Amino acid sequence: MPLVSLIEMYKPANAQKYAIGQFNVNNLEFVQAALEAADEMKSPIILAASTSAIKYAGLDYLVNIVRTGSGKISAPVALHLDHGATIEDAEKCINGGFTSVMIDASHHPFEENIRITREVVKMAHPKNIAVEAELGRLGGIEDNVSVSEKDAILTDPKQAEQFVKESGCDALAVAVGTSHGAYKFKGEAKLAFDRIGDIKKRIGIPLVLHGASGVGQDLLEKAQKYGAKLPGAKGVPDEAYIKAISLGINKINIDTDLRLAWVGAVREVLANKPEEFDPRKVLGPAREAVKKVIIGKMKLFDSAGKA
Ligand code: TD4
Ligand code: CA
Ligand code: ZN
Repeated sequence: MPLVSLIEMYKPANAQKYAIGQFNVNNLEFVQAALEAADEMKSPIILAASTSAIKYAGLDYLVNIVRTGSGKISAPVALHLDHGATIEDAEKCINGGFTSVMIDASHHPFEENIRITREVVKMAHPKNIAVEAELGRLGGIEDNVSVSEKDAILTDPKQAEQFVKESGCDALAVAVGTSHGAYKFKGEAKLAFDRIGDIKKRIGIPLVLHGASGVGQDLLEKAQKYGAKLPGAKGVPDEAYIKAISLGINKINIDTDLRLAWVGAVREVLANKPEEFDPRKVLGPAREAVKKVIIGKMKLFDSAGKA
């Protein structure tokens, strides 16, 4: 079916307390992997392009590949801008065929974040396009900007209430202890679950968990077996997703896990078949590995069977 507004997809997810996975894509194989997973799992899905994905692949290429794939399946597909940095980034996607945009002005002062988000809402809502905003600051690397642990700031529930009221955003990305990338926790994996519950009670709208990759042992072991160097990598445990969803998270962003699955599969082929030079033989198994990870997340997030 044609791309669906994330505003529509959020309604049953919020009412029935499940989360829709956001899977970041940069190329054809990732889009195919994700849409095959959605089709087989009968799950709604969000494909996301970051500003660097758009720079890499081209906005029109991405939109058209995603539209083509979405047209072949009956599960609802939304196309979302991940971490739009400026009003102009969001505007390009609003006019270019996306059905949801994130404006991440969380590094600006509070009032400025509200003002920028409100501007994007004004452009997006007449077209029924969803707007995700961010309050607080995640650690880790985002658009090549590295935020150190001490600069990460958890979302303040009271501020969140005012922010949503004044900005009119449809979903809020919260900083609750996760971070982008493969190195999320030095010691124990800790999420501020109370904060998720408190924020949800105050605002009611869908909450978004960024930096949510699991960085599972299986993915790490395979990549490392074939030469990847990822010492100390650590992610979000499966039980944490379930708890976070029960407290009000309705969208969970996964990028790193797909990259890890991809690199493990590519390395395996290259290591085991040094005579191979057909790109399809290298990328085909990687596409399958990415699809498998996505299927696992759809089950965990309880979005499987909801399409
Ligand atoms: O928003 N995201 C994905 C961020 C990807 C941005 O990277 P590029 O700028 O290099 O495209 C997430 O919250 C996913 O977090 P994860 O835990 O998968 O790293
Ligand atoms: Ca941010
Ligand atoms: Zn993110």
